[in-house]
Amino acid sequence: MEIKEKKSSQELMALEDKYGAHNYHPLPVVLERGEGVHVWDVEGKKYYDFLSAYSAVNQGHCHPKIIKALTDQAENLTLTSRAFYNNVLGEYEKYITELFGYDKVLPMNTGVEGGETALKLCRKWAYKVKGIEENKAKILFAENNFWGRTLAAVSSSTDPSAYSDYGPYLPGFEIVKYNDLESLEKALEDPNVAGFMVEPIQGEAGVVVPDDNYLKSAYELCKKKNVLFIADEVQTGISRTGKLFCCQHYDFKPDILILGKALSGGVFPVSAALANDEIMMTIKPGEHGSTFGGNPLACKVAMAALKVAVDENLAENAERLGKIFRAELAEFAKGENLVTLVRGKGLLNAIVINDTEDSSTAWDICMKLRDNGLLAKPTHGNIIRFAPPLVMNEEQLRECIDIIKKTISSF
Ligand code: IF1
Repeated sequence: MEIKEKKSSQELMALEDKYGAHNYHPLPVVLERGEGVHVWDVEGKKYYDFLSAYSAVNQGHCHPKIIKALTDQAENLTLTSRAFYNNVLGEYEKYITELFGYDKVLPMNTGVEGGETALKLCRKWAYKVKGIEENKAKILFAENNFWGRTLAAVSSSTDPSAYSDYGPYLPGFEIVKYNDLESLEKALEDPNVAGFMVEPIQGEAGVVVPDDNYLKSAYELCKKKNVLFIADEVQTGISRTGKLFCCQHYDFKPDILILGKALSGGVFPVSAALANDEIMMTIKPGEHGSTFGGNPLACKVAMAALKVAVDENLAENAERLGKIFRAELAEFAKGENLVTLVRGKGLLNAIVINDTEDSSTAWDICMKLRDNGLLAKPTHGNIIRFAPPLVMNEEQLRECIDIIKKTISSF
């Protein structure tokens, strides 16, 4: 039997460079194993994962209960398509709609498909229920939004690196300022507006947390104008910000709730759009779907992932540890001119580095963090996002805080 030589990190990075599209610029570390809050590279070096695959691994890497759900179901039935029923989808739909408090769910796969589904529901509702003239529905988005990479998603983007050279763009989208009620109120004057899609915290923009009153006031402005409030909780959902979903901090329920990422604990692409019947029932059989949407494997994994989030009190843990994290780093920032700001909610946090957007300082800090056994990555230029798995305990968090402080102080 041929003993396959184990390839080094360098060799594996070279393979990707030669045979893979260059649509990413990863931090130079090659991971081969993950367990809980840790990952290991091919040379066996251990790291704390402080990115959690952009908040898809909230339950920790390879959570045994989620992996068991995956392997048990995988030995029975993985995919039937929606041409037929299966014995898992209905159970999952009941579980997730009761857990989040909506009449129905439309199951999809990636986060951006969840967003596309929400926008199609919004347009259908606009024409069938609100009575907007055909093809005249408008949907509002916040400046600096990020909800994926499809042509619709980049059509709503204000980030040139996301939309350049991908035109012509989907019409009917308008931009309002984030965290600015006046801007939203003005845009809502247009009777053809059908929806407002927004992240409760803007992830890619650099973990931008709006004022406490913004989201509920925005929701109320939308209700006054019979406009759907669509919450993109692909990144902020599933306990990440200290509640099961982020809008719960503000005591209102979005008309459409989009989930993804940690909905599967990072084990399988699972996303969902949740809504009540007035909206959900506007889509009739054959008017939307996906080959893998609602497959039995995804449903079993998602139920296990949600049960872990609830049973292990991940939201409460995120709330408690997040407060410690921000307090410790804010204290540290006072005596450190390299860090201008610490911000976030629950265990979705970021630090703003005191340097220009195009400086390499944030990247250099992340390279040093890697050497010191902690993986994180800059978002825009000078902002470093810190988002560990929500299963982290206080002792581990404090060890990571020390690594971050020591690393930044070494610059
Ligand atoms: C990449 C960013 C994060 C999201 C929100 C929908 C989606 C995402 C709020 C779409 C996806 C991912 C995409 C991934 C990196 C990561 C990311 F840096 F791109 F922006 F997290 F901030 N809504 N975010 O954050 O979900 O279709 O990817 O499953 O494209 O590089 P998806």
